[in-house]
Amino acid sequence: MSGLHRSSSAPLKNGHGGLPPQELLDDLCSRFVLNVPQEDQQSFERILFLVEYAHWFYEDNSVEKNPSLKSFSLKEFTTLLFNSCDILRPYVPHIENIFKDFTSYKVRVPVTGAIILDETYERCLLVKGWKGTSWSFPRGKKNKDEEDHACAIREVFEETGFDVSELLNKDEYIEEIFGQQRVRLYIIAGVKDDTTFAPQTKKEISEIAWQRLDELQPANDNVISRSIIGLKLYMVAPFLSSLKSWISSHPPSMAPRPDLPLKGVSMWKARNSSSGGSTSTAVMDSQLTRPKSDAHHQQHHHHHHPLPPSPPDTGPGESFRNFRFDKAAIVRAAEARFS
Ligand code: M7G
Ligand code: MG
Repeated sequence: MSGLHRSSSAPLKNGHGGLPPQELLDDLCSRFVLNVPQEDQQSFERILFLVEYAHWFYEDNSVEKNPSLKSFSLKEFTTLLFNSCDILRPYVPHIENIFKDFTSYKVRVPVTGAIILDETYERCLLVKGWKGTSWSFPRGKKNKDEEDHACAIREVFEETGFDVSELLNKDEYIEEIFGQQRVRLYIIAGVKDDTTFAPQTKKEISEIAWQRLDELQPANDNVISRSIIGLKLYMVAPFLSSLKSWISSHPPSMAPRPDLPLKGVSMWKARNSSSGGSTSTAVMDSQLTRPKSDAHHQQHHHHHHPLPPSPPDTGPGESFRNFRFDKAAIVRAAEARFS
C-alpha cells in the first residue's frame, strides 16, 4: 500500500467546500515532493521549496481550471499537504518551526537581477509584484550552483520576457548587502523603449513599466521607500546613488529626449491582480524569444526544479536540522507508488 491518504483526524480548519480532493493532493505530493531527485529531499528547507512549487502549480493551474477550489497561503497549503501525505504527516507537529526556518532561510539566499536602462539612461525598467504594491528591479533568488549572471538572465526573463544574455557584461554590476542577503544587479544600458515585455510566470508580476530615474529619488535609503511621486519602492533606493555614478562615468550614446513622458510608462499590465491591474496590454508569448541560456519556464515543469542552495550549517535557523526528513520512508513510498 502506498497509503497516501489523508488521516481522518487531519486538523484542517476549513473542512467545507473548496478543499482540494485527496487525489489532487496525492498527485501534487508525488509529482512535486516524492518524485524528485533525492538530493532535493535532504532537508526541510529544500522540501519547502518543493512544496512552494506545488503551491504555485495548485494556484496557477488547479484553481484556474476549477475556480471553486479554495486559494491558500503558502503556510496553509503546506499544512494541507503535510496533513494529507503519509510521509510528511509525522512532521505536522513541527510545521511552525519548519515554516519559520524556511522563511528565514529564504531571505539569506543571494539575489541577482538587472537594472535595465533605456537608450538615454533617463529611465529604468521596474516590475510590480502580484500581491504587493511595490516596484522593484527584475531580480530573484539564485538556484543551487547557479552563477550570478545566469540567475540574473533567468530571473529577468521570467519576470519581463526580455533576454539580456547578449547584453550582460559580467563585470558591470552594483551590489548591496541587506542584512544577510547579497543583492547583485547587472547594469543593462541602452535598451530600446519600444521593446516588448511580458512576464513568463503567472501571478508573480502585475505590471512592468519604464520609470524615470529622476522620479525615483527617495527621501531616504531604506529598503522600502517611496519615490518623490509616491511610487512604493522595494530595494530600489539603495542602488540609486551608485547607479548615478555609473551613469556619469558611462554617458549614453543618445541625448536626453525632451519629449519623454513626464511619468512612468507602463509596458505590460495584468488583467487582474490584487494590486489593482485592470485592463491589459498582454502580449502573445510567440512575440518573445527565450534566452539562449537554459532559462526554462517553471510553470510547465512538474519535477526537477533547480532549487536554491542549501543553507550553511551554521547561523540562525538551524532548528530545521533537528527534524531530519526520513529519506528511507520516502524511497519506500515512492517505490510502492511508482514501481
Ligand atoms: P520567488 O521565486 O520566491 O522569488 O517569488 P524570487 O523572484 O526572489 O526568486 C516571489 C513571490 O512571487 C513568491 O513568494 C510568490 O508569491 C510569487 N511567485 C513567484 N513565482 C515564480 C510564482 C508562480 O509561478 N506562481 C505564483 N502563483 N506565484 C509566484
Ligand atoms: Mg525565483
